[in-house]
Amino acid sequence: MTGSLSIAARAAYILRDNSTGLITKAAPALYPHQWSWDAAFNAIGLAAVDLPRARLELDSLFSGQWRNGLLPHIVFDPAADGYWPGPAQWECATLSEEAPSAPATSGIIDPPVHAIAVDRILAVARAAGGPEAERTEAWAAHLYPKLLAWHRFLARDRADKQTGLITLFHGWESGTDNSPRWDAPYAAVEVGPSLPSYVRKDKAHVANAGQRPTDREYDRYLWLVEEAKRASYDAGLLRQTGSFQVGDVLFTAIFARACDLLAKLAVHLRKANDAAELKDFAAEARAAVFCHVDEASGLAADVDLRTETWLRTETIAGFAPLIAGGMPLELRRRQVDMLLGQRWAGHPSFKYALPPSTSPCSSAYNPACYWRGPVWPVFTWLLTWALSRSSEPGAASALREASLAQLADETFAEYYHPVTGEPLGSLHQSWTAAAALDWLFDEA
Ligand code: 2M8
Repeated sequence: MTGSLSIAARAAYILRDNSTGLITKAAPALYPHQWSWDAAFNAIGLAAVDLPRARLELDSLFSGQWRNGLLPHIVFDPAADGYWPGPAQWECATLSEEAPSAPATSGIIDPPVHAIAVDRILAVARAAGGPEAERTEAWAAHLYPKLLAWHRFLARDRADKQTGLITLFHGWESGTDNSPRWDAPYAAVEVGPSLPSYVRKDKAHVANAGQRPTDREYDRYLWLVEEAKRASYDAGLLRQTGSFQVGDVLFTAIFARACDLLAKLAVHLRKANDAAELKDFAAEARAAVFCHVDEASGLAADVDLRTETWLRTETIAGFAPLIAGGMPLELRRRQVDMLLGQRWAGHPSFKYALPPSTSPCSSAYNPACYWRGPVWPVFTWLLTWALSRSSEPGAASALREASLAQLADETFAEYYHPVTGEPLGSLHQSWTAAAALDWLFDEA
């Protein structure tokens, strides 16, 4: 088999192996449930090989949607064990009338990449034509009200009045859990004496515990779950009581781009009022991202909403404007040059010219630890997706080629050491396989 064919075949096998039939586990052992933004990326990868399975992935995820539109960050597989905290710790249906009684879910959110997935699945189906294209059109029309409810939830319950940024009450909601972007707000979180004792399960699934968050970080993660439970997962209450409240530029940028695409679907479905509402959401979110670009560094900065301070650590989230799209040419050129330059993907110590999760020039950089330095192929996919839609095809294809060269090791790791290229975290991570499949499908 040629290189690309072999990568594609192996990636497709991984997605099949990680499937329970209804959901794709985010990873075979470390994450044996369905994660929200993983499911959207996985559906994109699945579309290349199996459109019905791609549609089912999102249907399964949305079966966990709450009555108020909240799309939970985990939908639990009742048959799976080995992940902590599980449904018994979250107790969502007991604590909130908004939560479904089944399936069991978590009570926090993930970045809203779902409309991006639906747009991509529709594009793949339309290119294929025939009955699958018709089925996919009907499916998208059926899913549309659920997506709209999700976006309305974010605009209503999570957009911060002062900054316009989407508010997060837990670092897990950013998807970049222990990124140094959250070090300052986490330092202010005081873990209460009532934190129940617990045993971490994640460390048993990785070669080296140093690749995962520390115990001290985990205490804070679990404490924030306790706070959310005390507030019955209600955003209004959490704004009064939450000890972690940040405005996330990356989440907001993804929301802006996803609102554009959902507005496009609304137009297609002849829902003009919805389309206008979604375009407003997109414009407000995009403006909030651009307002938070630090002039000196050229990177976007998150905001600690409790102290009203900008968080300027050099992390990959600083490229949020590239994800949001529609930025002034000068800023776009500056961000692309920086992304490919020596502070990021072009750092001379790197094995592949790929952007790390934290700049190697930052004092917070740790190349082997989770979101504090390693390269995440799924994030590279998101950047290539955005760049190729923002008149930057050269940058997109350079990153895609470098990432595919890395993925030729066929471990499909969760993340990689930027200098040695060593695979880290979970192997056979679903969204890494999905990213490879979509890139190769695009080339075909
Ligand atoms: C990681 O997060 C989970 C908590 O949600 C964990 O460490 O247990 C993050 O990388 C997150 O972005 C991802 O969605 C999840 C599953 O891949 O794992």
